[in-house]
Amino acid sequence: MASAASDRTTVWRNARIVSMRADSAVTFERGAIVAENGRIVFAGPEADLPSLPQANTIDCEGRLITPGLIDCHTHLVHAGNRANEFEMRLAGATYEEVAKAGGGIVSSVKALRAASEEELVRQSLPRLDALIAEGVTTVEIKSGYGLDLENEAKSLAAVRRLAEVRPVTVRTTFLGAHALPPEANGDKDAYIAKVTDEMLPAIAQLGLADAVDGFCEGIAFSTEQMAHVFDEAKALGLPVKLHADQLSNLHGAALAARYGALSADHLEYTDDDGAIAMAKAGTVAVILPGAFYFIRETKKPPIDLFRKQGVKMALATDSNPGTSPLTSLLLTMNMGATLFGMTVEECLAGVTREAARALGLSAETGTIEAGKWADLAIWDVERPAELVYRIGFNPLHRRVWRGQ
Ligand code: DI6
Ligand code: FE
Repeated sequence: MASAASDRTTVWRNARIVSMRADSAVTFERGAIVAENGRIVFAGPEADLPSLPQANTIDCEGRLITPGLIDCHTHLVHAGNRANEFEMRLAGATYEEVAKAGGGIVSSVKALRAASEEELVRQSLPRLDALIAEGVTTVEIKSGYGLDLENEAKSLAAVRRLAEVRPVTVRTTFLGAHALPPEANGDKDAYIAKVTDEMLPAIAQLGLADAVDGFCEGIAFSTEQMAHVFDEAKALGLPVKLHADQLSNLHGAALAARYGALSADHLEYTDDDGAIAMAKAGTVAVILPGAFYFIRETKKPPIDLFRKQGVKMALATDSNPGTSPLTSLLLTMNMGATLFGMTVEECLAGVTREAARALGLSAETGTIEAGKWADLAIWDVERPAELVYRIGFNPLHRRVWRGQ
């Protein structure tokens, strides 16, 4: 680190630091972190802290510091809500039945197409603010409710705009292959051709997508159709990820792995072959307990299998109007533990280190170590387990994004 502290040097001292470093998940009981120009330059025991008389020093009074939280799978930018479908499901309809009856994703498509970019930003900000209030410093946001070039581009432009109006890192994902738009008249192959030949190249050209995703499911697209989308993404140099094996086993996890996907997400129905392929490819399993809970799914993702095969697991909200109207990563961690038996360590890694991996951001954030962005969450708790076990309580003391 630089010997003379600049006025942009900040020291957080007298803290319990849970660094989430993969090599040792190190905790410093009386630790300190030093940031310069938004990056961590020191994280370790306070006893090893060099004297930095010019630095802005903050006494954390023994509070716990974790990496800033990362929500690596959201559909946060959407218009309106689907509380009416929630009521239909309460009366007995399934998610698939609601979708087939013209509700579902397509009803959100209508609402999004009718909204301007400014309106989308306005409606999405309260959801982003709810995440930020719980210590989120990085969020991934997908398109997928536009389903034509103009409206997918509008959605992703709204996502980029959110990053300009809030201090948070935002990653955009193009999810053109989310559902079939009404004007496609049931022709999935023709729509996928439109995604690969027209929408995806234009979105890439505009620089609006950091990654490409799809919904591989009976009510959405087949593995063959998704393979076309992934071929085009690869040709454009964009990383891929996939909504896979959520409602049935179409072997989406294996497909994602074959394309070296950053992540495969949901995975309730993933089998041994899928998990083995993911482990080999280094594809992260993004576990989404909010959707499982909200649509009252009964088949749990094979957490034990992922552990056994060494598949890395992230946890995310899947924040969306249809299957997971959830804007709390703290509650998501509680669900990961309570519904799926994930450990406290797995839950916390799932919203920090492994979530960064699922976004291809491991070099920048997700752990507290020198060289990474100074993205921190400072909590009024003593032990990490307290972050996972409480329901509907937010113990965040302060959030730090890139040193600020
Ligand atoms: N899987 C989901 O759970 C969401 N999208 C997806 O591909 C549902 C999105 C919605 O119903 O609006
Ligand atoms: Fe999703």
